[in-house]
Amino acid sequence: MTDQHKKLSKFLSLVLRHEPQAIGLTLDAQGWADVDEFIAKAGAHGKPYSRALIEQLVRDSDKQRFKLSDDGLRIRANQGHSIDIDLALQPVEPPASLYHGTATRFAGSIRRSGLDKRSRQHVHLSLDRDTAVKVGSRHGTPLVLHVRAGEMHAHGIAFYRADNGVWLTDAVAPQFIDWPARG
Ligand code: HQG
Repeated sequence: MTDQHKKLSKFLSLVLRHEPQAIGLTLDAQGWADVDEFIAKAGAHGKPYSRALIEQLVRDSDKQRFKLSDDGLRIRANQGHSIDIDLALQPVEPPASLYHGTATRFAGSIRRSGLDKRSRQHVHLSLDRDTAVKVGSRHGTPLVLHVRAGEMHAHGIAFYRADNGVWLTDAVAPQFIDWPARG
């Protein structure tokens, strides 16, 4: 991806997850935007998207951040929203183990109160440690926590899998978190 494409991917993410109003766009209740309307409104704000570029950004997103509707007319972010939308995901049974990537500076607070969703709509969990390291590195020195998801599910706590494979839940209480030997 070129630097310009990275910038336009980030801006698409910003609009679809956090600030549709930045370009005067309205998302529907499930977070979908009309692609042509997005292109027109982003263009009016100096951001040069085309339908072909959007299809390319959807296809090439390293984390598969976006999804086009089957008819190709609408687009939404697969996860990561801070605005109040309903992804309409069905609860599914998670694997026994999931991982959460965070930063060492949050350790004290997480030990006390567990993981909460902060500004987003869910706590985000990864299937593998490598992904969790990458997610945590965005915040500082990465710290990977093991989450006993199967046990949480057995306690009746709901899990969801976003279309890009990221696992989501509302909160993780401290008793379901295993800490690395040093961290
Ligand atoms: C931490 C990225 C203190 C939490 C990724 C995290 C992901 C606490 C930070 C997606 C806490 C929130 C989401 C507590 C949680 N005390 N800190 N009680 N509970 N935290 O960015 O999970 O590249 O909102 O550990 O791939 O880092 O943007 O969430 O460090 O899927 O597409 O508070 O965003 O995707 O940070 O990342 P975030 P996240 P993109």
